[in-house]
Amino acid sequence: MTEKFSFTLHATDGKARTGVIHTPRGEIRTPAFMPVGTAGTVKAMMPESVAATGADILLGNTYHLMLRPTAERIDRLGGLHRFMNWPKPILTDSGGFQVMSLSGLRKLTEEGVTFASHVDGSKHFLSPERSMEIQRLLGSDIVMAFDECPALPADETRVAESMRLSMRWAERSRDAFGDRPGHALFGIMQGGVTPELRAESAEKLTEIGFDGYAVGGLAVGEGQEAMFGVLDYAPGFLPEDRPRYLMGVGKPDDIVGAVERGIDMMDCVLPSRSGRTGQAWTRRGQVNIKNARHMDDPRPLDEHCSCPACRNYSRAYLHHVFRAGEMISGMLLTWHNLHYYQELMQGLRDAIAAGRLSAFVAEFHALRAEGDI
Ligand code: PRF
Ligand code: ZN
Repeated sequence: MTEKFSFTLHATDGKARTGVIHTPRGEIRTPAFMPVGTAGTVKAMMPESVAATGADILLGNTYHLMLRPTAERIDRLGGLHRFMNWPKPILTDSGGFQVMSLSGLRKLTEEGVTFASHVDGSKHFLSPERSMEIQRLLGSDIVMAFDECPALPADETRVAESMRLSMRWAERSRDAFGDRPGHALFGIMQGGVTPELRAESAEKLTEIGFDGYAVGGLAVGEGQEAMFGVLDYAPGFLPEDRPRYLMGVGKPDDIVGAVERGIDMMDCVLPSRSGRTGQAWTRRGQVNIKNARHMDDPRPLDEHCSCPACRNYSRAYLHHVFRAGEMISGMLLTWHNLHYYQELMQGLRDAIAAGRLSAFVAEFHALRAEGDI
């Protein structure tokens, strides 16, 4: 018998939830943070190091991998897990969002989107059917429906039309995905910051029926207050017994606020990308390692952190290697940032399980208010 994909809720605290997503490639503890491995690598990290930070699942991108090295090549080489040496679950985004933010010339029709590659300008086409095919060739465990996401602020008529197109594409994604035991298909809610549009989108997706539901179309320029405004009601439109995934979020305080509002999964390039630009995230907020104040500092980035960067190196060393442009700078800061994010998720999971989330959140904010000292 094929192992199935399922979600078990273990505890709730207010609207926050903790549980486990079971997949044939392993369990995903929720709330979960997924590091971004866009092009078949979490930049500057070996996969075993990513696993050592506590990550249960990675995100990969249809858009980047279809352009280079192509989904067909990855399939011939045994699939994405084997290709990149990551045996645990992988979720892949469907490509539409990245086409809109990264590609050159593009043309959107009911059928799909034609676009020019950001790599070499070559012409490509994505549709719900092609996106499902690519994500199948990659061997993705959690496949995302093909959608369109307008940048905010946007005209409400535009947001409504775009959402309805995404819902028609969601239905085509469902049909094209078919029945693949052990693999999951998630629908993506759109609708901007308008409650009626969010409700309409959720209703349509639930009617089609998915293994999980994403809240898309947020963190696209509306700001944290407006995002939390939507998260105050939108997760409640979705089935309680399925995972809820907030796409492309966020900073540590975005994550905490999203979890408090009932989100189970998130992904963001922030911990890995900012690691390569000298930004560290700690319990006391953001630390810019390029700052001259670290030059003679023998202390670790965070004396309470057990990551290799904090156990074995001083701020003075991290400052030096960043200034000198040494590769180990990005490696150590990325490791620290991913470790911090995963420790935050473990803290959230434990707090929800123990029914003490509000105390955990209060301490999270208090320590950040003190700042880096
Ligand atoms: N749709 C898809 N991917 C996404 C988003 C979306 O709305 C977002 C929005 N934050 C990030 N990544 N398919
Ligand atoms: Zn650390």
